[in-house]
Amino acid sequence: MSDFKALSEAVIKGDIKTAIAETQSALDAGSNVRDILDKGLVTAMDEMGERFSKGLIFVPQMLRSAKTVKECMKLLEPLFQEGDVISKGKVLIGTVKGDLHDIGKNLVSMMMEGAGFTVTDLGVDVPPEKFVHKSQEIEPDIVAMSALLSTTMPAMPLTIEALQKAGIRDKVKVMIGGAPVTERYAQEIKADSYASDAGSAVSKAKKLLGIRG
Ligand code: B12
Repeated sequence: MSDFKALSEAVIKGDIKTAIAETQSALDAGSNVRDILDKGLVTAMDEMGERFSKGLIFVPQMLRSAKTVKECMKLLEPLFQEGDVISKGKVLIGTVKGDLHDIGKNLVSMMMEGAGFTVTDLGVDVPPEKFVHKSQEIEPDIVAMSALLSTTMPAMPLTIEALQKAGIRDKVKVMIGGAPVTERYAQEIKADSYASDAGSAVSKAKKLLGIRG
């Protein structure tokens, strides 16, 4: 079976057509959706991150690769939603204020939906007030925040503070994640949970709500 190298290469090059064709052929060959994601798409974005850090590529290339991943994810998305019909709980998710990265957040949303949660996605650059207002409206079980920049991480405690001020901090579980976020940071800002990837985000969400399996 494929090692997803051609898919990763296509994502790195930002070759949307080839990446979609590779995703489809991996699906047709019976590859596991998680493997396509982890070994094909996420690996490629990690490589882009390294190249970006070394100054080998610039923002336009990253954007192109990010768009490529998004297009491939459209093929994978329906397959994540064939799971349970009954909702396991409500999740309100967003990328925090000042931060425009959404691939990881979208993956977490997809996996959560696939696992049977009802997910409301606020998108990117979400200010604390928006998390609060939407929480008041839909009464989620979990408020999940994503941050990819060390400069936007402080928006997480600010959002927790805003939930507290609005008197709803005790009614929701707060879950955080994103590349620079750590377990320790989660403890520091008194979030209820942290997960390093979309798969463990699901198991931690279930644990938070006392759901088995
Ligand atoms: C793609 C990308 C972009 C794209 C984003 C497109 C998009 N629609 O998302 C664009 C080009 C817009 C971009 C812009 C910038 N970026 Co950028 N970007 C990246 C890159 C290469 C990949 C991120 C990604 O998608 N990874 C793949 C996903 C699947 O991984 P993930 O996001 O980590 O998510 C997983 C986990 O973290 C976790 N998770 C994520 N969210 C959540 C939430 C919850 C609740 C839970 C439980 C788990 C969880 O689960 C996810 C799935 O497993 C990273 C490098 C990297 N390797 O991280 C740099 C990176 C994040 N960017 C960086 C920088 C500096 C920038 C810019 C400031 C560059 C600039 N000078 O303009 C701007 C900032 C724009 C802004 N205001 O947000 C730095 C950040 C450094 C730092 N620590 O602060 C990085 C690390 C690159 C680098 N090595 O320097 N970027």
